[in-house]
Amino acid sequence: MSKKSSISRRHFLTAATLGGSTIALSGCDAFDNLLAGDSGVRETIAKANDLTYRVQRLLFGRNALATEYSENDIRQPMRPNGDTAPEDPDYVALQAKNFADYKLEVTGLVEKPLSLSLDELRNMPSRTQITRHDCVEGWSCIAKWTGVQLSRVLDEAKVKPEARYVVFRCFDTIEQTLNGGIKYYGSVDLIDARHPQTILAYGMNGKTLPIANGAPVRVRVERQLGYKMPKYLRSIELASSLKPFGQGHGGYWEDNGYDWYGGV
Ligand SMILES: Nc1nc2c(c(=O)[nH]1)N[C@H]1C(S)=C(S)[C@@H](COP(=O)(O)O)O[C@H]1N2
Ligand SMILES: [Mo]
Repeated sequence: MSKKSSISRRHFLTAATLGGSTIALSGCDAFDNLLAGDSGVRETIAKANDLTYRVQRLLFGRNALATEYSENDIRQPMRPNGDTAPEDPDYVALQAKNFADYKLEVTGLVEKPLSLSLDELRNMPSRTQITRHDCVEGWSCIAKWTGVQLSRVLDEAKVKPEARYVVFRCFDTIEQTLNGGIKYYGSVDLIDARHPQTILAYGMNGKTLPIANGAPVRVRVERQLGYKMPKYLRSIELASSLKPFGQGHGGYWEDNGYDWYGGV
């Protein structure tokens, strides 16, 4: 019997009741009441976040797809948000040559580290999907994304068994600090990394991905919020823990209090 079917009915009902409100989990009073019997389950926000994650996994399965839309549903341009024109010298230099010298580095817990040019990425099998982007600030856009499935890149690099996370590093400095600045970064686990709709996108709405939306390559993780989809992707590192990166919470926004699992 699979692990999933051995979950008790009581637990399943708890999960099902919560399903509709997973986006509002943090700071939700109803959540405390529902879990009143499970003492110790929600001592901290971090644990609630962990529960959101497990509830979603339980309800929707590892590979449930985000809704895909039709061309007619693309009613507006994709609204750029966050960094929209990185001024970092490495990025500016690459941009000046239309990203001809761009290389995506794949490092860490892999048997075969990779350094992939844009042409190499474009020559891999592609996937196009029309999906809705939900920003935590409360707006959404539907756009068409084209890229290579991250799973294909991971297969090429041969992920080592001890790897648990994929960490994305970006070119842009999201926050200026006294000693330089903080580069945008983020992470997902290998379940989301291998999800069929998780792509490294180089095209948007039938054209080359614009600078404002993350050229030359940005991540799409369609079942999570916008901040989980790094733009201006510089490198991918396979890791067994998120502790060594940034302040240890798995991303720039996570280090500033956002949930690591930003499910929608
Ligand atoms: N490198 C980088 N990636 C990023 C951001 C950013 O500022 N820098 N902003 C995030 C947020 S909050 C959102 S909503 C989306 C915005 O993507 P868009 O500009 O294509 O709308 O990118 C995400 N990825
Ligand atoms: Mo966002």
